[in-house]
Amino acid sequence: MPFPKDFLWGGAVAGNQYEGGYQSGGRGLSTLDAVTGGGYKKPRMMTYRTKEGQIGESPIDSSLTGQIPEGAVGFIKPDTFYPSHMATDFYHHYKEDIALFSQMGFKCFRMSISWSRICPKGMYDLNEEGLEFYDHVFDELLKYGIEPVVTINHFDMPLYLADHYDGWSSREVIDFFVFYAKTVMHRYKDKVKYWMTFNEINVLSSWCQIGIHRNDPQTLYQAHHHIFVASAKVVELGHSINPDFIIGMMAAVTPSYPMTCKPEDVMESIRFNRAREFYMDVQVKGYYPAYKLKEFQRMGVNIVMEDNDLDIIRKGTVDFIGFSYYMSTVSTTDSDAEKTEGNQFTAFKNPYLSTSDWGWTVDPMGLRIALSQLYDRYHVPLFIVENGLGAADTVEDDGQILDDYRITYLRGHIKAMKEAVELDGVELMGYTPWGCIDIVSAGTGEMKKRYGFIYVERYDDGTGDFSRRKKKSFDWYKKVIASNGEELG
Ligand code: BGP
Repeated sequence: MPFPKDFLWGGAVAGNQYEGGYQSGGRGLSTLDAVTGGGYKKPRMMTYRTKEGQIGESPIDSSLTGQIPEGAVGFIKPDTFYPSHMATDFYHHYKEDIALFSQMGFKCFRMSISWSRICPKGMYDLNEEGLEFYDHVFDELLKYGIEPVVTINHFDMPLYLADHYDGWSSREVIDFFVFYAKTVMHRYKDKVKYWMTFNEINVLSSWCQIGIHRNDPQTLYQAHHHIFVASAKVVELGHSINPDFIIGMMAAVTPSYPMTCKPEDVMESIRFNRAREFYMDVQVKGYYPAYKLKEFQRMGVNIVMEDNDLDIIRKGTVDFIGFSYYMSTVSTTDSDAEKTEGNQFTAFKNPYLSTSDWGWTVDPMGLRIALSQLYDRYHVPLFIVENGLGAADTVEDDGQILDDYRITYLRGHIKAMKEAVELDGVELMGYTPWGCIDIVSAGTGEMKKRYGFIYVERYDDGTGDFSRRKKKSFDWYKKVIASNGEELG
């Protein structure tokens, strides 16, 4: 049996896409609350009010990149649909949902805490009701023997910090974040053992994710430096709060293959992969790698650091790498090569592989490749904390949802991960498929793009009563977990 007995099978979600209750229990607004729904090839809009009082909107692109004018503040327009406001209402359904997760046999559940539920302005303002909400959630999970796996920050920022501090471009935000993280780590120190600091740190770039109003390289990398320092401080602090904490980083992993064996294509794929590896080199190895420092020089980026920042980064390295894997891509210097959509970037089409209905390349073997490359390079345990197929589901007349396409996708990826463990010797902690219950899509803001084993009656026009129903994949995944990955159907 390739997987250890305590392998963490489960599922994953994020607060801003699942929780809802955006104004309940004393929660403050977050940037994502001012981002509308979109659609396939129809961008989500960030809505704002300028210094002069004009209301405007600005698109986020497929890479979730997008800015609003300098000095503008997030603004919620009346009569506009904002999917995160209710999302799929975990806030009021957590008991029902956790009972369903337990029926599937989940050993763990990956979720995020909403920063503005704990600190409504993101500063030193504590909201006890918000803390109690997560107490209830964690107690409910533990009642069923499900380990919470907590992302401290998943793509959202208290709106106040974006409006008043220009988000992570301000150094002060490090202290605010550390205060928030310290609060939750203390509060839940006997309930939560597995933590990740920032979701997909390597793609954070837009106003809605990190509160910045410009994303030129200088502003962006300065903000990322602040995020690195904050994360490293939190890792060190977490270990002092509870030495049993297991604290990881989290990155979006999309391995890129050279389109041909032409050395230029190979170099291009090295360049593409380094854009991601940079974040892992800093957070796992504890230093800024030479190739990035050279790139900074070429771009004229000058990171402002305090004296002991590099020391903090060196000391605050993580215990494991959590990562999302949905697809691979290819690199080429041929600008005419065919393009397709990707997880937060436009990708080149791989002629040997098919794509999902949303244009994402489907490549199970790419997961084995990613696991092997990561383990060989970093030698730390790995945790696949996101993987899955976004697809439009149909409810049949008799109420069934026959999502065989999802089963096929997941089966292929589980086989690949088994091979990585069995044949390549990769140390893998667990597997949490993305959106284990239907949630709002991050990239498109849609409900139509669904990932779950559990269907939620919620639609893009804002209708739906939030009732839950099992899809065919529910029982399939239950068997996978019960057999520890042996029975894949
Ligand atoms: C990852 C994010 C998730 C997420 C997932 C699927 O990049 O961490 O938040 O939603 O991608 O993307 P999408 O929702 O755009 O299909």
